[in-house]
Amino acid sequence: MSEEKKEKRKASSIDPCAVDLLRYAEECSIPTAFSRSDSLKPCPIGAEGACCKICAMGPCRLKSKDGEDALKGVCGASLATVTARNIARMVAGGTAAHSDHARDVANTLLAAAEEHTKDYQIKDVEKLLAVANNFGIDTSGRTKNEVAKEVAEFVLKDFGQQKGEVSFIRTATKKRQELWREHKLVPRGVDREVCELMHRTTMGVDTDPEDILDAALRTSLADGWSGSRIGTDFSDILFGTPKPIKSEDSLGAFQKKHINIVVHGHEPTLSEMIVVASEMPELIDYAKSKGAEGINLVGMCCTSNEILLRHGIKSAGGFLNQELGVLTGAVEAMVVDVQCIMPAIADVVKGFHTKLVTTSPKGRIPGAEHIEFDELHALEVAKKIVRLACDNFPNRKDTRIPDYGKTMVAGFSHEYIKYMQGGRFRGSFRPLNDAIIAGRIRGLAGIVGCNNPRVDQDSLHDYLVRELIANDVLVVQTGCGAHASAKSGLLRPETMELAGPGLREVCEAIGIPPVLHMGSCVDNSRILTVLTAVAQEGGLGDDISDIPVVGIAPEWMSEKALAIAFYAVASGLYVIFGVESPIAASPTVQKIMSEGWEKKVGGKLEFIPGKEEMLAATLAHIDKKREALKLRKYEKGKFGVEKVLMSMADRRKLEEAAHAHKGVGGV
Ligand code: MSK
Repeated sequence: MSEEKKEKRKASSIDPCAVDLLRYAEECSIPTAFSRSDSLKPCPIGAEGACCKICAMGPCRLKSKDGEDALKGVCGASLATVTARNIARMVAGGTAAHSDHARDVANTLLAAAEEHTKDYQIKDVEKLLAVANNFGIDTSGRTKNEVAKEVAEFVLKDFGQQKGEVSFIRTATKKRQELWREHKLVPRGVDREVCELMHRTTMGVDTDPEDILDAALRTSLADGWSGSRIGTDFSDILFGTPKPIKSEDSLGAFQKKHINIVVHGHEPTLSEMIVVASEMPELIDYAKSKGAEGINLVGMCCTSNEILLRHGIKSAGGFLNQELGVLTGAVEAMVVDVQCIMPAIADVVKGFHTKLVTTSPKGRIPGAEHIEFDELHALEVAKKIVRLACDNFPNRKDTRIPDYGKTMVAGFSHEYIKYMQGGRFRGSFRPLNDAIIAGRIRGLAGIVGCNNPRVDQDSLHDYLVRELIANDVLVVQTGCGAHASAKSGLLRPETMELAGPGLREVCEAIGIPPVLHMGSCVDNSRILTVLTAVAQEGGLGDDISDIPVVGIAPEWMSEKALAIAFYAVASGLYVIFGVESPIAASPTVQKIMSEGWEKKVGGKLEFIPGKEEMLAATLAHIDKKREALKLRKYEKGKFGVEKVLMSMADRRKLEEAAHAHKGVGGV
């Protein structure tokens, strides 16, 4: 973005609900992240990674017109060292966040398995057995709780392990595992890698930028192949593995005559219980006793994605909608757990009747009411929160609920993606691979990550999704990227009409939209699982780095997004980030993370602010990978020969026949 454009632009959104509420905020002079991002310019030195503030001799600001080596810190640290250290510390922060979330889910699974709580039970036994199988845990003749206890204890050691390898590494392709071992990139334990990276990057320890960045790759792998994977798999075991489900995503999800409760943040443990509590007849009666017609539970950010995918609970959108939700005047309680929660909500609620409720012992906000969650009394806590929201309903004043709603289909777990390509008995990734080989599908893209008020909300997500599907690229999404597409109506089967002819044919045959919502931020681990399965299916090389696929976070803002980028690169992906580059100050660091990493691990990370440039780089990379695999050159509307995809109707017939034969129930 040019300096001139930066000056002129005003933070806004392509979401009409957000625009309505931003207008209201402006009329009432209520500050939001949008207005603050206009008035608060980022520090140009810090933004580019050139500011070192890890000791009290500084901060040392190393940006100079005379080149990268013109200035050194008081201790002698080079700009490349400082830039590498800064981004590495962000990766440590992101890895810690995902992994600590996962630790809580793992402890909840253990508590359920040991029957210390009656509020949680194991819902997906099939998934439990599949995870147990990964680790060679004996399942025969044992109860589900016995197996779950051993699985939870086996995986919980990943956090504190001092030597060896974290558990899920063994589920990567053989080639990838060998590559990681060769470059000493296999994480030993989650806590150890995060702790070591913080030590390594403190004053006067590691000053070799490549070495620092290798350590950051290893730490990020503790996120992608341990922390996030535990978060996803254990949540599936406890709460059910997602399958397609219809819902809505819009700030119009609030209901005028109902008690509106927003659950916002990331963890599914409390929100699952609030789902249960909000459907209890005793609490619905309580809501009615306060003059409401019922209880309307709505999600936000990734807590939303967790309960959306498993229960179809409506969403009010992603990260940048949190203050706007309060501005509707219709929210009785904004219940938050951890991550991506703006402290600004505490100020916004002062002008409204909304109660801000913090629930995590790790995340308090001055001015909020704190009702602490613990998994042993989960339902009791959830009921208390729902009652608090009901009690607040009589305090409601004017409301302004936007009237734009968009339906969506979400819930494409990797298990379902396999199932949809052949059903319960014949599911595989063969049809997807064949469609890529034949050129019907040009390649794959994961468009993930946050919103950032430094760009118009959702604008880059929306542009890239529309352009890529028009170019026959199948898109998968998580996090706030998925919210962006849901709000634009792109997560519906009708979106097929916007897809290129090859992708459209595949989507019609299988019965899926060309944009698949795969879940929350920790569920980026599902994308790694899909890509590993694609590599193992055959015909597209033998590792993720061979597949024509790109990962993009066009509107990123969080440290967690960087941790995801690093583990995706270390797993072999080309990753593109938009907005600003936190390594712009150092050409040396940029070279290590692009050319250097491509040679070392087959993936690379680049920061590309322009949307057309992001699109061009994505398509060029997909075509480069196709060429390396000696696949037919992609030409829109011209395909090679491939096996005929089985339609949903044919699949159902086959399954009915199989069920009749075996006398078993359906999926
Ligand atoms: S919520 S990390 S803003 S995707 Fe997972 Fe959205 Fe980014 Fe938070």
